[in-house]
Amino acid sequence: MTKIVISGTGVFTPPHAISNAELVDSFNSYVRSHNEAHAEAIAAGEVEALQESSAEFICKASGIEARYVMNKSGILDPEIMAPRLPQRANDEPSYLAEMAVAAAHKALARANKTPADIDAVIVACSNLERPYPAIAVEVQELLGIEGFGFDMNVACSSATFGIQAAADMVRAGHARAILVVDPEICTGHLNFRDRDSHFIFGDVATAIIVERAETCTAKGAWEIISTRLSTKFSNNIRNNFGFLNRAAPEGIGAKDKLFVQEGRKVFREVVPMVAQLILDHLSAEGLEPASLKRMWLHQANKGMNDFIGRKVLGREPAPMEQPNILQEYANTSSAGSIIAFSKFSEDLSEGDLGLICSFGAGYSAGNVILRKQA
Ligand code: CO8
Repeated sequence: MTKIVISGTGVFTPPHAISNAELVDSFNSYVRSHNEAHAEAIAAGEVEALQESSAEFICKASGIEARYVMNKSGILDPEIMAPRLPQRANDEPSYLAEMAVAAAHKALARANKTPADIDAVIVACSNLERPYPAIAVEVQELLGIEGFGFDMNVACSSATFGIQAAADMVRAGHARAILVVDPEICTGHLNFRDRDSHFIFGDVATAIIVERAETCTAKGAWEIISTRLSTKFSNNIRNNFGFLNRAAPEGIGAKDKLFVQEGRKVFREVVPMVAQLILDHLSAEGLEPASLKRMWLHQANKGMNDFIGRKVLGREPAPMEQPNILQEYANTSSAGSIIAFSKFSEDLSEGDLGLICSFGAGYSAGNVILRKQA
């Protein structure tokens, strides 16, 4: 069978960071002014008082300490509590395309490739800036790539689903090399007034190049040994924003048109599902969990990753066996496991095995088993 490799990766990190303390300060100002404004109704039991958030809780419950964002001032302004990104004119690059291109340049450089070597672009992410034209076709245009492009959304698992799609298409001969990009402006759909989730997400873009081993000239590429995807319907992570909202105007602006989740249920249900998916996949490939040198797991919650690591390895994983980046980036949806892979894979040696694993809304989960090349 034709050998397929990931020959380059790139990460675009937005210029602004927000610490937990800054985010909590803004949230708590909002809570205090809300409670003051509704003091009488709260005293009469007609309105429930809002509770303050805490930086200690956020760090303890999730492992998140900070996040990068495309716009800081709007998010931290207690009167706004949302990013402010003015609408771009049609002849300007869209935000997602611009971020994707920045990550793509880095991945192309690492892969020793130019746009002329790429035949397709897949934009795989959770929140697309518009329904059409596809962001991928715009990325193609901005980079000068011939061929074709399309967008796809499998929430936090978009990147691994995109990698499998790209690997299959390259193997089948539909493209020589494919650029898979995961631009995520998660803050656009995060409810910064919701205490349970206001701290969860950040913004970023990642890119990878998938090609045949025989065309790869980059040192230290990663052979894609095998991929496995799984989905199981759940309403526990949901967003009802969509094109039919205008057909039901009474719901426009309601909380369910932003990210909503039952965090506890997600934690409880997804951890065993993902651990089993990894164990079954390794077993089907005749691989022992102990043969994995590294796991680049989805970056939603440190406790979740610790659980999955323990279940897969049957012991306490060492921190570098499954590096986390969520303390710095928070949850960046589809991009999280790719940031971890991009930042923590160069030190491994030829022949080492690793696994990228994503999981999230859907539910959806995806594995990519990799072997380091010379
Ligand atoms: N500050 C202080 N206290 C708080 C806060 C806060 N901010 N929030 C909640 N509390 C309190 C609660 O009131 C509760 O108090 P009590 O015990 O008195 O009732 C206590 O803390 C515990 O609350 P929870 O049970 O809610 O807290 P958890 O320990 O479960 O932690 C987490 C919450 C961190 C959300 C955790 O459940 C978690 O991480 N779960 C997994 C979530 C997950 O993996 N989600 C994946 C979503 S990502 C995805 O699929 C992509 C979707 C598309 C992206 C869209 C971009 C916007």
